[in-house]
Amino acid sequence: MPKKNKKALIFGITGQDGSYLAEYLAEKDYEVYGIIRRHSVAESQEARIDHLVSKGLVRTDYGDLLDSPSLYKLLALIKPDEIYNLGAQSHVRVSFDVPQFTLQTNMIGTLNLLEAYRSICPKAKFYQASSSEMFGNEIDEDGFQRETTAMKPVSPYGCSKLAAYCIVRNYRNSYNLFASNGILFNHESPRRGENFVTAKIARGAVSISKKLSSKLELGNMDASRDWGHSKDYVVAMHKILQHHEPDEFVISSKESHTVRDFCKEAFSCLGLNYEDYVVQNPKFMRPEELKELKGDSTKARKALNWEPEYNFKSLVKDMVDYWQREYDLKYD
Ligand code: NAP
Ligand code: G4F
Repeated sequence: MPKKNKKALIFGITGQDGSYLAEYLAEKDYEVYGIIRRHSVAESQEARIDHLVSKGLVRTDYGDLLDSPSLYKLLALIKPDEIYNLGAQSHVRVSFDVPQFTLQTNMIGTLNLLEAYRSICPKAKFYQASSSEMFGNEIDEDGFQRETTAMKPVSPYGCSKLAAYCIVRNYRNSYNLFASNGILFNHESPRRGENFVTAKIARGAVSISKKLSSKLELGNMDASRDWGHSKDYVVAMHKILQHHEPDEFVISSKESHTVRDFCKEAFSCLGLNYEDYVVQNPKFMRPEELKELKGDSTKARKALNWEPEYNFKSLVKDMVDYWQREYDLKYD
C-alpha cells in the first residue's frame, strides 16, 4: 500500500459502516487497514470492500476481537493513528438468541482491544461504535434522547453496548487516552444487512413489485426509529476523532418514523399500497421491545459542524432504487 499521511485501522470493515468508512478514509488520503475474521465461505466475506481491496486502497489481515494475541500483534505491526471499533454482533433480536456470544464480542471484545491499544499505541485515537439501543425506553420530557438521557437498555445487545461505552469512558479517564463514543441512532443504506427491517422492507417491496413474491412478513410495525444514512454517519465518526478532545456525541436525524411509515414510503416509491402486502408474524417480535428512538444531535452538529445530507425520503428511495437494480441484474 502506498505511504500516506495517516493510518486508520477498522474493526468491522466488512460490515455496512466499516465499508463506507473505509471508502471515506481512503478518499481522505489515509492508509486504511481492516480486520477480517475467518469465515467458512471466504468468497463473499469481503463483498462490501472488494472494490477497495482490489485497487490497493485497503489492506485486510485476519484477527478477531476475541483473540487478544491477534490484537496486540496487529496494533504493533500497523501502528495506527486512528482505531475504529465497529466490530460487533450487531443484531438486536439475534442478541436474545445468543446473549453470551453478544456480550463476549461487544463487551469483552472492546475490553480486549482497549487493553492492546493502551499497551501498544496509547497515542492513537480510538472510536467506539456505541448505540442508541443503550437508552432503552428512557426519553427526556421533550421526546428526545441525548448525551445526558438515562440509559436503561432492554436487550442483551443494548446491555453489551452500554458496558462497552462505560469501559471506554473509564479507560479514557484512567489512562488519559483519546477514546470517544459515538452514540449513533439507526442508520441504513443499500449495504444494510438484509435481516434488518429497512433492508427487509426495501427488498421485499421490490420483490413484490416484480411479482416474485406476494407478501412481506414483519414483526412490530408500531416501533419508531430515528433513521439516517450510513454514508452520512461515517463522516461523523471521523469528525469525532478530529475534535480537540475525546467526548461522547449523539449522531441522529432528529426525526422519528414508525416501521409502518417506512413500509408506506417504500411501497409508494413503487406505486403500491403496503397494506395489500404486509402481514405480521409473531416470529419477528422481540421478548422486550424498544418502542421509540428520536435523537437530539445538536451537540455534534454544533461542535463537529456535522450535518447529514440524506433525509427519510431520500434514504428510503436510495434503498428501493438499489434493490430494483439488484433484481434487474438478476432476473432481466
Ligand atoms: P454490521 O454490518 O453487522 O457489521 C459488523 C462488523 O463487525 C462485521 O464486519 C463483522 O465481521 C464484525 N465483527 C463481528 N464480530 C467480530 C469480532 N469478534 N471481531 C472482529 N470483528 C467482528 O454492523 P454495522 O451496521 O456496520 O454497525 C457497525 C457498528 O456500529 C456495530 O458495532 C454496531 O453495533 C454499531 N451501531 C450500528 C448502528 C446501525 O444502525 N447500523 C447504530 C448504532 C451502533 P463479520 O463480517 O466477520 O461478521
Ligand atoms: O432494523 P432493526 O432490526 O434495528 P434495531 O433493532 O433498531 O437495531 C439497529 O439499530 C441500533 C441503533 O438503535 C443498532 F445499535 C443495532 O446494531 C442495529 O443496527 O429493527 C428496527 C425495528 C425494531 O423495533 C423491530 O422490532 O423494526 C422492528 N421490526 C419489525 N419487523 C423488525 C421486523 N426488525 C427486524 N430486524 N425484522 C423484522 O421483520
